[in-house]
Amino acid sequence: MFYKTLKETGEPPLRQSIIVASLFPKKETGFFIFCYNTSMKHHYTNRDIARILFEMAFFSSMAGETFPARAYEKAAEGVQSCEQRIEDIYAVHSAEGFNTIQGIGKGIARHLADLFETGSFAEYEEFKKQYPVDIASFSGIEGLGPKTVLSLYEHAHITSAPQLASLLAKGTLPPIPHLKEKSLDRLKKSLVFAATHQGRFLLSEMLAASQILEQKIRAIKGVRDCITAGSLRRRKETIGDIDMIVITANPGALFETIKNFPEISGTRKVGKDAATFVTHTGYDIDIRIADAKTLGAMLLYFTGSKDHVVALRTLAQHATLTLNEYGLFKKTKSGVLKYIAGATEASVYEALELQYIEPELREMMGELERAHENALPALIPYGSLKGDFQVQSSWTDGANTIEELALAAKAAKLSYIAITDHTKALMVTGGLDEKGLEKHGKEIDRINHKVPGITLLKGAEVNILKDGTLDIADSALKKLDVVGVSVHSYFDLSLADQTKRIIRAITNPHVRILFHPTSRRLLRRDAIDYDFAEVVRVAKQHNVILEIDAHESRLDLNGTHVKIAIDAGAMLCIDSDAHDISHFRYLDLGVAMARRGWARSKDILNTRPLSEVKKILAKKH
Ligand code: DGT
Ligand code: CA
Ligand code: CA
Ligand code: ZN
Repeated sequence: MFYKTLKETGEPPLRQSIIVASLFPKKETGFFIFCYNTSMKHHYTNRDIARILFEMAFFSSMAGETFPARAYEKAAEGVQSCEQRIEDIYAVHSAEGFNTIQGIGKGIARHLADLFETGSFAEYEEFKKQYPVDIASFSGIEGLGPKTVLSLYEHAHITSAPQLASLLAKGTLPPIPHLKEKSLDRLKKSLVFAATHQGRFLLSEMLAASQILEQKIRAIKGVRDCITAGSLRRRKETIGDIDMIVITANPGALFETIKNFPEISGTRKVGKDAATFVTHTGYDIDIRIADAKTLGAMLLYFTGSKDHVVALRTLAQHATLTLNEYGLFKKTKSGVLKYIAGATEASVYEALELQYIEPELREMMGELERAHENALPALIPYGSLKGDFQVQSSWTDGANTIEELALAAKAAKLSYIAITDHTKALMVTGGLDEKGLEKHGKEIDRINHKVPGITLLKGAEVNILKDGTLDIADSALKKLDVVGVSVHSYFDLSLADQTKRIIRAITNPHVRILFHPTSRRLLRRDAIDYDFAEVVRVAKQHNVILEIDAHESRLDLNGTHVKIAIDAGAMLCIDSDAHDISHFRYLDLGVAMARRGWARSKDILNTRPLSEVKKILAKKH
């Protein structure tokens, strides 16, 4: 009965059981199946746990144990996509609860239990002794996989990325077998890239963190509102720190409570109406206190971008006004500042004779001029995509079957998705050849019949080879509904060669979409170098669609590129690049990039119903 009542609250099952568990202490309810595990001595966020599991995967690979390595990697991915806190699961169900998490078997479940109870587990400690290397410093650096790290450790006693960077810079790295000069050059490049992006975090991770934080702050006594500002509100693809504005009657109590949150490791400064905290993960949380009268001005100031705010101040000065984080003011004859606006952002923009400017547009790409003419575009709304043109299944490197993906896409309110598994040149993924694609198509037909209410399109993510030809014959491409092409190799070609290569690929008459057009990986690898404007021109001419790949690690195209494409009249689409049923949630990150590039709904193909999409896809080059 209690369970039913709680079900009606709409809480997910785990939250329900925690609520139930806290309502009924174990000893008072003999029949009660949940028990709250109070012996847990160590606390870990899902992110911490995933990191440790990834380290285990890395160590296992170094030791040549490929099977366990893959198991740890799968477990880490399961933890990353788990919507509940692993710690809560453990608290309620002990280690048995872990069998609900994808990728976690009995062995790893036992390790995690040890972790919560003792702060580590035996295998982890043994590996750390065997390989005293700082895995975290290597992780995310392109070209520094387990084999290379092992080789560097065995032949040169390299134990961290900074140490390697310094030896490479000085030119004193002893010769390492398998590392030729070209690989060393590439390593140098990726180490420099990593150093310049240090201290920045993925938008997706920080959005999740800030949403949890917002909820926790709103629950503090006296708090009336809490809004995330800064680069997060502008949906920049990487984030330095979290900026928040809070309305509260009691800032002192607020700061004291936040200081004791488990994710906080320390404070940088705590003042009367502002404070900065440091988290265990390594980013800061900046908090400013506002009130009803200053909220708009404070939001405007704290949302940035800095250049946008500076330009607004200059505009205000030209109108003999003063803009600061407390409001827009006019100096009276007696020299006193008179408050004109500041309660809402819109009121400040209006007083400056500007249309309201959405946060995603505040990047000094011409938004002030257009706002003054009242001519800003109506941006594509979040949650407005009807389909997805890039989804990978377990036929290649995706985690789920085509049927599971179809059901998940339906649950995510999509009405069509293209299953675009990789093709043969991408060997690591077990890419499909022409025969494989034929069978793949038959399976898609089967699932289309089996799962009503969603349409699956036959597709492929076809590799662009070095010379711009494709790794699948035209006769096979012809049979697909959606052919996407992408660059997965030869990232370092000269600008001229790379441009020629991509243009050759997209002028193949069967190609419909250029997937993740710059092939960048956030915080890992830069965009490839080519004449983007020229590729956009050719794409438009041949009715080829440019993708905004919404995968949290890509966000490719970015806002600047989107704007160039739209200004040139090219058509875009937004795809999740899902490799897992939980990845359809990425789509709104792609919408964010589209909005940062001034896209309207009509610029994005998959805001349209399937009937229209089919007509556009059928257009010949
Ligand atoms: P991030 O954290 O590096 O991803 O980027 P933001 O834009 O969140 O930058 P952050 O956290 O340093 O500052 C948040 C906002 O506060 C920024 O967008 C504009 C405003 N702001 C910060 N410092 C200054 C400053 O020195 N002058 C002005 N006018 N505004 C500032
Ligand atoms: Ca920030
Ligand atoms: Ca900040
Ligand atoms: Zn790809």
